[in-house]
Amino acid sequence: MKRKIYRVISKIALAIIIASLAVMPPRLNAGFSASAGAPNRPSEAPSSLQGDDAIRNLKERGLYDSLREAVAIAGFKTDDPPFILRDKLIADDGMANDSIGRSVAIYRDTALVGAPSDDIGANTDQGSAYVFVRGDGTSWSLRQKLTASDGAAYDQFGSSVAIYLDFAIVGAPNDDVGAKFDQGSAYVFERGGGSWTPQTKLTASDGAAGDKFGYSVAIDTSAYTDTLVVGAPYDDNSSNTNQGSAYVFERGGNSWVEKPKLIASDGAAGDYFGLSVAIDKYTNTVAVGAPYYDTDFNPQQGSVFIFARSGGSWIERQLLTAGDGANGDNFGASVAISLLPGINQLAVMVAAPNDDMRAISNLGSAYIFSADIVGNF
Ligand SMILES: [Ca+2]
Ligand SMILES: [Ca+2]
Ligand SMILES: [Ca+2]
Ligand SMILES: [Ca+2]
Repeated sequence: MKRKIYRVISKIALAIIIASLAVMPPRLNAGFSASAGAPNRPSEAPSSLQGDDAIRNLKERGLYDSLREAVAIAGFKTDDPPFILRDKLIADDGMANDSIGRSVAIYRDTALVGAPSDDIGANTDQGSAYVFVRGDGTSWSLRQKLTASDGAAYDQFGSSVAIYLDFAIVGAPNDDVGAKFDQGSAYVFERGGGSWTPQTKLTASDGAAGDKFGYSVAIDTSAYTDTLVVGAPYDDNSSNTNQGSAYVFERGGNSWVEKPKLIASDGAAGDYFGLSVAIDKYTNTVAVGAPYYDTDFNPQQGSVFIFARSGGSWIERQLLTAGDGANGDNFGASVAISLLPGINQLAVMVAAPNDDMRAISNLGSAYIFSADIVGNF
């Protein structure tokens, strides 16, 4: 809080300094040699121009827009309003054990709520995802219920959800693809005229039974195009059972193009790489959690792999682990990414839900890493 207030004060001070510089007589810096008339009185200089004269002066110096922006930012942060509970999203057709809310996502005025154990018709646990939209003010209402047109029992559609712009992604990790039991899939819906319609169904080109593709999903717009990431944590890498993988799809027009899949260079059987995924649009960075990754010292301590887009392909950039990690922490069970604009860094947040601390078993923790954003990173 103190730091924030300091930041706001700094910004206001900066704005005042800019304003002062803008209205100071140009010859002020010449000092005594310029004292042909009355002596300069710097303390009165800022108020020597007011109203339209001050605005005109700032505009002439190209400072008006930046000053106005600085004041707007400072004013917004000063409010520091609290979060207030506005609504509770429920489904009128919900039944026992639907698991409504197993996954959630929001983009602007549209919220997605996954219900992977929702029975659809006679299909037990086929799953669904509810779309809520914000009405007037701060209340939300159910707009639509998304299901898979080719859904079947136990698909668990809605295990994961993501939304960005006019695309909604819903993972169905237990969907059978052809004869491949629980290979998994992810459904893309596109919004048009206020309603969502199925756009395409994504599966892995090299998918196999039990991969659970769609266990996690993420979407964002990179500098290149809309980009989707889909985790397949039970994917086997040659002889490594359930090492896991993640698939990147980049949109080209109405289709999503599968890129070479992401596999951890240091992966091993049972890592479950892809149990969590996240993507950042500004830096073209993807984070993939492998919460059962064994470090050199601790089994199932967990890790997160960072990938960056480079020359049209996605390459592994870094392996993140917790310096104080221990056996079974499951670091990487969930991940999130965001820019830190104030210090020009990219932050990766990682959960370790089974971290033991202060002699408390599985207390859990969350770590934040950040990297300076330099060059084309
Ligand atoms: Ca059910
Ligand atoms: Ca299945
Ligand atoms: Ca497997
Ligand atoms: Ca533990």
